[in-house]
Amino acid sequence: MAATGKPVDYTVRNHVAVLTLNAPPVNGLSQSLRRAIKTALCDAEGDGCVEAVVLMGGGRMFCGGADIKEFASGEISEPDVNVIIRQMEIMDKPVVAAIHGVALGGGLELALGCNLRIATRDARAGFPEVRLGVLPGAGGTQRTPRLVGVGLALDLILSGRSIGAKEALERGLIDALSERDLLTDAIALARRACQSGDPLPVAGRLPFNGTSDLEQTITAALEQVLRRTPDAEAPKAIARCIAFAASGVDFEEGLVFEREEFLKLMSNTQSRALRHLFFAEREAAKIPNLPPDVALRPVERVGIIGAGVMGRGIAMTFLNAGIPVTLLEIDADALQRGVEAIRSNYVTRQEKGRMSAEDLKERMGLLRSSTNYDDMSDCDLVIEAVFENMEIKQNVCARLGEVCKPGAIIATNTSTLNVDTIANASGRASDVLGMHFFSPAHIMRLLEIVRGAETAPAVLATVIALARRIGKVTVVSGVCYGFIGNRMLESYLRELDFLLMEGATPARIDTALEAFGMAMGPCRMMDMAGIDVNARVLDERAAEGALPDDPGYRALVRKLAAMGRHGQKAGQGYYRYEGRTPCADPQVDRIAAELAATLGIPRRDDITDAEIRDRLLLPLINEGFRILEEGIALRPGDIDIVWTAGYGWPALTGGPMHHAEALGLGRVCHRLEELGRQTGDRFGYFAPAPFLLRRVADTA
Ligand code: T1G
Repeated sequence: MAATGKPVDYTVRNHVAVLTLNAPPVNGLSQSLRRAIKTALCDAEGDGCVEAVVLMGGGRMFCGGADIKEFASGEISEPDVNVIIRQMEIMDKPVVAAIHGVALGGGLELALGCNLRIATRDARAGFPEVRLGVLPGAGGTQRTPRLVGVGLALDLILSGRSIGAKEALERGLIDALSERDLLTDAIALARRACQSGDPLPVAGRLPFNGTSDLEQTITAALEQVLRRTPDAEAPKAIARCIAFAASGVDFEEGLVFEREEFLKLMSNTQSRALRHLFFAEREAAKIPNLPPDVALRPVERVGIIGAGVMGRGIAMTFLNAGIPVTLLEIDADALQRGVEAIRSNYVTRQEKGRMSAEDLKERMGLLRSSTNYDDMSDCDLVIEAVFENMEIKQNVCARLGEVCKPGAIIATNTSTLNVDTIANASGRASDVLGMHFFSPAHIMRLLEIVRGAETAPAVLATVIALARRIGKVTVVSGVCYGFIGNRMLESYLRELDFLLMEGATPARIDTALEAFGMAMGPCRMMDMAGIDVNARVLDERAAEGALPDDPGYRALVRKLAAMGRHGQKAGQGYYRYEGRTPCADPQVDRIAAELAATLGIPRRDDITDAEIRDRLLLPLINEGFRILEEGIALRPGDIDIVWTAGYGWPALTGGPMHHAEALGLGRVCHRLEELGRQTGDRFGYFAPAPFLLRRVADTA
């Protein structure tokens, strides 16, 4: 359909008015688009030659939902989507939604306001509102249970997941699949509806399709969602709306109730935080002074050096995206173990019904393995995932610099080491950058891309584009110790040892941080990641003179590592483990007390949860301001994406930098200074970063 530049194209074919939404890139239901749809519907209603209406999307999709940018105002301008839907429901001409791409949120609600829905086989539909901290506010909680039953309604609206057209047809969300041309099929469906003489189906007029144990069904569905985020407001509001619909009240009353719940959510801090992350994730892929038209390099085959846990996870990340992989390991036995581990992962998923036998076969068919570096010569990208040691990584990259074809990209998966040093060892630094995956690499969404001093624009742009292909959210970091995430992690962990030496216990600290919303407390996280790993990095940095020359700096983690308490893998770390279950271990408290005595650190019995959180979280935020000031991170939102997508920071607070703004930067500064005085700030890291101070001054 040739776009006329108007928000809605209006044409008539075979006495059917075809309304095509033209609001790229996602046909977001902005006020101008809503006005145009309303006008076009009036035109169709008044046009004597028009016997039916087809509503479809121009461009890539039917409709991506409401224009989220409009929520910031706290109001929804007229005409509201509800008004448009009501207009369609009372028309005496059939209205058919022709769906391709996606119908999401308000886009799906618009489609539910039509009498019939037809979709292409690859189309998807869903209600992602809960992921933005809101709920379907245009009748979705009221129509969906009536159309498909309360079970699927709860599933879709509480999870935010989308379903494919085939399942949507089976479950009654749509009425037909288009097997040929969507518009032709939609017009044919509309004409059949005209000629049938049957009453036009209207979802809003259907009786509520509940179950006998409705209250239990709703409660169980809500409890499942709240298990991960007990403080989330949107799921609770969604449950209230569906329960209200089920209570037998008039449909109109249900719409009013839903709208009130929606408006409350739209203005709350959780929705503002989640909407911030939605846009921050997209902004993070936009790199200033990176020409948008830079020619990308092809990536048809990926080489991975190292068949350990990280190498396997990275290999599966590409295999899962249908990209052929050559996995290299010098040691044949280690290589075999790596390949078998990948196969075993896929077999387990198949046994759990999460992967078909065909997918398993296809993915394993994409995997080659080798012990010979020469087999890297046909790879377009080679990622080294070898032991975290500078000399080893330099040797690997030097070898890759020799064997990789011209134009091939070389990436290091280092989590802290200097990417420029590694790049220079390759002899072709412009082809090199960091690709820091997070373990387990095939599950964690974050990919930290480290831009080296010499990294060519085309290399950076290629890897950013590739990240979307493999389902990763990317943040570009400059070169420094630990890049964005791990550098801030060091700031987060520093006070942990002191708090333990002052008398707090691992369980007390973990509970305090998990109450804030961290996916896992710092002690459990360290036990999972390996206390020895952290201690080794500390030793390497101390040897470089990069750490305070003070025996108290991270003294406890070094002591635990030296005692072999390496964490869960050793059966003991900050906790003692019974299998994977962490148990409080009085010996750790004794070790901490002895260290405190040796270091002259006074023991206390008045440590509060609030103090624990402030002493871990505020230095982390403070380091974020230093990272911004140094240009290591481009935007505060980038830091928020790193921490919510890679380190389990609660998305409901929007990430550390958004959270700091919500707390008030002046208050953050003041508290840092207080803590500095209280602890003596022996390493100077409570002093507010200059950039933070300037931000406070600017907003004073
Ligand atoms: N509102 C405003 N901007 C949006 C948008 C939206 N709903 N969706 C996408 N964008 C922007 C996005 O920021 C980016 O901008 C560009 O479009 C391309 O997006 C009333 C209340 C639809 C699956 O939650 O899931 O309806 O960076 O890169 O990968 O009851 O966008 O180019 O400047 O993501 O092809 C519910 C959110 C809203 C869907 C397309 N709807 N969007 O993915 O493109 S609330 C959603 C998406 C609601 C009703 C309720 C995806 C997509 P820029 P993109 P994509």
